[in-house]
Amino acid sequence: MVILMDRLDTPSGQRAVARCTELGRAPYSDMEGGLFRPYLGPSYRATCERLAQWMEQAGMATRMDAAGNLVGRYEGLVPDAPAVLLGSHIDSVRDGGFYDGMLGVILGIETVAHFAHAGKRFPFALEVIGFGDEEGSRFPTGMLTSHAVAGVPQDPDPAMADWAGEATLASALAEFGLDAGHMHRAARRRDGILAYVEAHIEQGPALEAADRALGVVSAIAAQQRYRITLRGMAGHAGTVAMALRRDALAGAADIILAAERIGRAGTDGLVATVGSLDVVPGAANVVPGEVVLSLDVRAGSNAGRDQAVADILQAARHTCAQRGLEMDITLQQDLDATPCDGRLTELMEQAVGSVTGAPAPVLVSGAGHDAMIMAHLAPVSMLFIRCAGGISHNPAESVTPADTDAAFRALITFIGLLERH
Ligand code: HGY
Ligand code: MN
Ligand code: MN
Ligand code: MN
Repeated sequence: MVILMDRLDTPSGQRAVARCTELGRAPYSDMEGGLFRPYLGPSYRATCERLAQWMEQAGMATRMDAAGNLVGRYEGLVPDAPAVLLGSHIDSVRDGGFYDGMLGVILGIETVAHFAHAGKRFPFALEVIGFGDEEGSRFPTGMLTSHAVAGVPQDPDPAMADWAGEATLASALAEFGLDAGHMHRAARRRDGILAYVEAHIEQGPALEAADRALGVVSAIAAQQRYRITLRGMAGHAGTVAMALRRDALAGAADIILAAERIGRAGTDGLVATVGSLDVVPGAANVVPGEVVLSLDVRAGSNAGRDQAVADILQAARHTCAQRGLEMDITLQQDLDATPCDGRLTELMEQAVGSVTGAPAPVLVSGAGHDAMIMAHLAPVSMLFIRCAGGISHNPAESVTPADTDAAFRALITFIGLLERH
């Protein structure tokens, strides 16, 4: 236990796991029982305050940018030097795990703390960023705030209402003293960032199957997210004959099974998911008149994604024609397949190899990450950490302190390699 205590007093992977666990169990979680940390939600401020404390203990100056991201900066050998950015996202999915996103933010803080403890500075600054919104759990789009930092043309509509319809983006930002109109001003000078480095749990089974603690990401899969609204005719469950029904939920069922069939038949890492379904009016004795369903399609290539989307939407239109349903389709997220930077990936492979003593597995990420957006701004590199059973977006998500410490040492090694190359 003494060793553990010692490890918790100095920067380490063990301490990173302990800090993720502390935040995950914090009483301010927005959902009784499970963890839920939506962008600018009730627990967001307390989470940022705790992260900012750890950043300042690590020798960083901290600020919240115009998009609500938390940023810590550890100056280089000269003031205002361009920065190597380490980070990931603060927010979580509903009833998520403790480590998705947050582990990458805290490992960034631990990495800077290590160099600050050693009094080491570089020709570049080190910055740690906690993105406020990656999951899209509160407003109907994801990676909202890395778009703002990267200055990617996607000026969010301040009138955009959150999923629960309780707040607009403008009002949520105003609660933090931020101005939606300036959100795009969170964008950084293009010369401000040398590289963006994201450590993240793998959220898949590959590293565990290969019995490896760490992996290096070569590319991030293409994805699109849609909101599909089906309108039929609500009616009395006891009196409307089957042949006369325009049942929106039965139509949604056809679409869900079509997405699964097309996904199963695909190659190129194709996956298709209907994760949310809202039925109106949602009463047992009413034929559903309207359904809103999500559609999430991903593949290793843009072409693979686009073909699957076209096939699924064609099946949906056929169902609507057969069942007399109307359909509205809204594209909510559109992310192209993103390669990580070749030189940085090589350095990350070297770092992992020197820490683990074995060549690093290199893999494509099926999960989306803020690195996809930051790649518009700077070269990106991603480090994956094994998670038990590949489980994620689930309270059972877990990592080991040993694997996380290997990741911590790989990040330190990587920054050292960056200085020399
Ligand atoms: O959906 C994703 O890939 C990520 O977890 N936001
Ligand atoms: Mn996630
Ligand atoms: Mn994530
Ligand atoms: Mn975009």
